[in-house]
Amino acid sequence: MEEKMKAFRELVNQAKHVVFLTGAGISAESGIPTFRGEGGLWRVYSAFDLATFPAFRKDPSLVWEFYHYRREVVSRSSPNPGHVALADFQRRCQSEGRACTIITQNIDRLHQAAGASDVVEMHGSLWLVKRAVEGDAHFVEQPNVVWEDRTMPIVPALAGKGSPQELSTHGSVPVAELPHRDGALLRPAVVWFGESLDPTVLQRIYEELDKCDLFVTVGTSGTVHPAAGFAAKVAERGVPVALVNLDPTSVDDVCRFVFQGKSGELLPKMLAPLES
Ligand code: BJW
Repeated sequence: MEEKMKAFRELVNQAKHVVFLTGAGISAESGIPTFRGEGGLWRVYSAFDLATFPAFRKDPSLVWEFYHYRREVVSRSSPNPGHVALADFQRRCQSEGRACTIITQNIDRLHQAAGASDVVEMHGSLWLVKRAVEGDAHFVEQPNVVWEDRTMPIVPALAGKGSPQELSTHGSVPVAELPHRDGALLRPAVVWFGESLDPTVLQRIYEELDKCDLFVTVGTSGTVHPAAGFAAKVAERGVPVALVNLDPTSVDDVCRFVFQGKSGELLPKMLAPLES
């Protein structure tokens, strides 16, 4: 076996507290487009154009169509061998009294679908909604303001909408027919650019970064903060950092192990028990 893989497997099997950070790349093999890769555009837009409150304020129908499309894609998707390897590894750690936390930037819940139990969702979830209030500082202080709604389509007016092939650059659903509760317009409970992350979530993440003895980043380009700074923060403590990604990233240079390739192919080998 390749020396690097052997050394990593020994390390991961001895580590007492492993933290994984995942991004869109881990779900690519489930058929979910990444943000900056091939297929990352929806119509003419990137997530940078649509994942902001100003974009929602300007054209709530267009942004709802984008999220409705993504809810449909995810609802047809299944976890791939990368998600399964992580969930199996987490279960094994738990049964051996070792800690293993998955921090994800993804909103697709495929880690949970693969059986992972301890998943920290940094950017919310496609399946959660909340009232659309500009500048709202998230849901911790008011736990009831975010709720799950898996109805497909979430409102009848979105049925058949959201096709990425359509040329329209404007939403076509009247605002009154978009998701509402008690007269208030709703939005997906995800974290858009310029919005703060849930402080409770951030606190948990920084505790994990301070405690882990191995950090593994998977399928993220390392361009969006605060996640983009985690690998360097952990490496500063002298803790080994490993990276699995299809393409080179901005954090490769702080990593002791760089595995270039598909996470669905690499993770099952990297995380298999030593005897296999
Ligand atoms: C494979 C593969 C395979 C493919 N196997 N690999 C410090 C400096 C500069 C700016 C900032 C800063 N701090 C904050 C900011 C502003 C901003 C920011 O980061 N801007 C950057 C663009 C510079 N950050 C924020 O606003 C954040 N809020 C915040 O920090 O609040 C405080 C604050 C605010 C304002 C100013 C300062 C402080 C919030 C960020 C929220 C990001 N939201 C999104 C949308 C979520 C909802 C949704 O999904 O719709 O999150 S944007 C999008 O990017 C999404 C993703 O989670 C996130 C990261 O993307 P990811 O996962 O890395 O995907 P890709 O596509 O970029 O990369 C995939 C990788 O996988 C590629 O490398 C492929 O090669 C690889 N791959 N197939 C393995 N099979």
